Amino acid sequence: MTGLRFILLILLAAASPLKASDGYELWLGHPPLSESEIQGVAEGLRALCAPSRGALQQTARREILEATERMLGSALAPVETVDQEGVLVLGTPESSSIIAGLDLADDLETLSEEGFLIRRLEVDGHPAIVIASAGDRGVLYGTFAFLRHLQVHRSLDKLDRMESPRFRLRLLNHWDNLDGSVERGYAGRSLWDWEELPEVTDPRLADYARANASIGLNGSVLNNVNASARSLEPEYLHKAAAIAGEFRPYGIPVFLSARFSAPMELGGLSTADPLDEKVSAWWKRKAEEIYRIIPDFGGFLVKANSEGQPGPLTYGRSHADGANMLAAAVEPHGGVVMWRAFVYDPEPGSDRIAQAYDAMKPLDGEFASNVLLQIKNGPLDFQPREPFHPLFGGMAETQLMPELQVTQEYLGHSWQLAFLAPMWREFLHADTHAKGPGSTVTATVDGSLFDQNLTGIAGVANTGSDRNWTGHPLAQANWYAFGRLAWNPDLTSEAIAREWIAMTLTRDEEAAATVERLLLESREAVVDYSMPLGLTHLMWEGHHYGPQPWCDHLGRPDWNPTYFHRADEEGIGFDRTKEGSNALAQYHPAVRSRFADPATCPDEYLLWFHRVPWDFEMKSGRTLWEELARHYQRGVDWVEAAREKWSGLKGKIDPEIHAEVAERLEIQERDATRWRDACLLYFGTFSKRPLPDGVGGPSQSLEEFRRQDPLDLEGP
Ligand code: GCW
Repeated sequence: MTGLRFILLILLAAASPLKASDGYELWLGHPPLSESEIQGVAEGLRALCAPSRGALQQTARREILEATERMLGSALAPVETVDQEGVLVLGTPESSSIIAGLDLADDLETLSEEGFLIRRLEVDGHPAIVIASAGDRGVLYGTFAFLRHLQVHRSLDKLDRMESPRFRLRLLNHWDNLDGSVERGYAGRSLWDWEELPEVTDPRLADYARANASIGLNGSVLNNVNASARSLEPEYLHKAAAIAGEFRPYGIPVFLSARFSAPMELGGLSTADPLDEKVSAWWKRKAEEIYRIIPDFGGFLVKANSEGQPGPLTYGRSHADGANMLAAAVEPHGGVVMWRAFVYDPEPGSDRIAQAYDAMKPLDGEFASNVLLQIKNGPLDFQPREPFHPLFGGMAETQLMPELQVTQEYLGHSWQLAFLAPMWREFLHADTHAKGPGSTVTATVDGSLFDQNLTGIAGVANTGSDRNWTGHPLAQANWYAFGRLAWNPDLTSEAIAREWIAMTLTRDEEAAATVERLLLESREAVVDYSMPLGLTHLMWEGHHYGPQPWCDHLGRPDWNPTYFHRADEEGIGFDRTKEGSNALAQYHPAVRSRFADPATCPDEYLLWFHRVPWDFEMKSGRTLWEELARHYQRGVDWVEAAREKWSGLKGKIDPEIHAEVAERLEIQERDATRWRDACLLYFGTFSKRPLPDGVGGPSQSLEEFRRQDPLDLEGP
């Protein structure tokens, strides 16, 4: 490196936290290391010996060259042989004769095709670093893991590792419509420009796929589960193929949501009955057509007989009949069907949260081997806190696939900060007791506890056309966290936050520690100021932003907040014990008995499972009313403190990002206060008890809160 270049680099490195960034680069900015860091790395990392064979390995090679150039000031020198110290050797035994010649066969055999090992080894007598896999994808994931290590640790220490992803399918689900809108999207329009496609492909498509690959994701469902049949028309298949072409170098196959009635809408059939031969033949032909146009198409995602969507029940057939018919159509091509379990009775009757279990549990063992039943983490609908869905651990003969929501439909959209890794970990590590203690949700779906050949996990994406991809700059961390947990659900929230911060936001240790605490605490704060102690579904109708606990006029009773909180002068909460709806019976006896007794039920689920009087004595010794009020206050206090901490980071974080987050935190404080005041005023009309000391008095009347749609207030 020339002296001048070196000085320039140091200047750049020093200035990097202050340069204005629009957030587009996500965690892949690869800012330059400091002089001493570069010196620490330089000897061990000089040259790259990587085959330029196959699209994925070519991508890996390019990623290494570009990222090392940015981080170290000069790209590694491409070499063909290892005749010096510090060569990074990349490849599979097929693509690299050097890797084939190393004694790695046993290790590679223990890894999946997507797994990799990174090891410091002597190669031809020289100390080298090896990234090896049995498959092309593994080389790519190993490459990104190596670059992550370099960015986070800024050294080559503790580099040795062997990893395979825990789930086979790690997908983003896009609820994107053909008109460019995104259902529950808060970051602009859809990333897919259906009008311009297939002729014009936005460079963002490749950048999106690259970001996904860098965190180990391996597929995208392009269109909304509330699907239009048109997505399956040839015209749209060619557009999807153009997207697939941009994603391919990053190993991201596309999937489509399929509308169950498509044979009628597109094929002119008079029925969509899955047992009708004409219908199954139509789907077979459709699958053949799709695979002709998109040879590596992943398969279908289906929302059937749910919220007005068509499905097999219309014809007196079961969910399994519907799923298996579609599965047979894609099976010859290696495709899968993800059948959603988000169903509830068209006519409300029994407890809303118990209906999916009642509908699906009897079908255990009936689904084809290329079907996954895709189940939301909780039994209701992506609320800020829910207990795990009792189908997990409850369907031992069925391949289950968790569905998480990365977009913050019920957690403040992109206006509010809520880092979701702690919420997802709470779910993934919840103990179902399905096969005794320690039967975590993860263990019930990753193939370790039950015989499950095909595994998967899905996240409803929070990406959109906003320049920074996710609206709220810190919501990028949720995209990142989903990918990392899909790869390894055992990663801690702390580790994930730390990685993301170091790669994206700041290297200042103090600042990083402050941001880490803010991220880690943020979701609990949202629970505190919106739906504490197991309260749920209190949000404003339609858009689901802000409080509307009084709402009781929606089309069906179980869409109303009043259905869920059941507050009156006696008390509050939903009794799901034997005396109530008995939904608790859906859990394993060990889980059930813990939740069934208010004395052992954790506070955070109390009002989810129990109806208790306002003076109910909580574990803290306080009454329920006091405890509830304190939670609301605690949530508001947290946001107030968060704003102060964030403002102390000025100068340590990119100014544009700093200002943008500061602005959103201001809105978050306003709206957290609104949640507290509106809910406490409303619940106070029943409890008729004063607010405890230290809980702020509302600035508006309940009437005013009822009149003003919280989403009409000024946004960022
Ligand atoms: O959470 C609800 C959302 C709907 C969504 C539905 C689902 C795609 O409010 O917008 O529809 O869940 O998951 O199917």
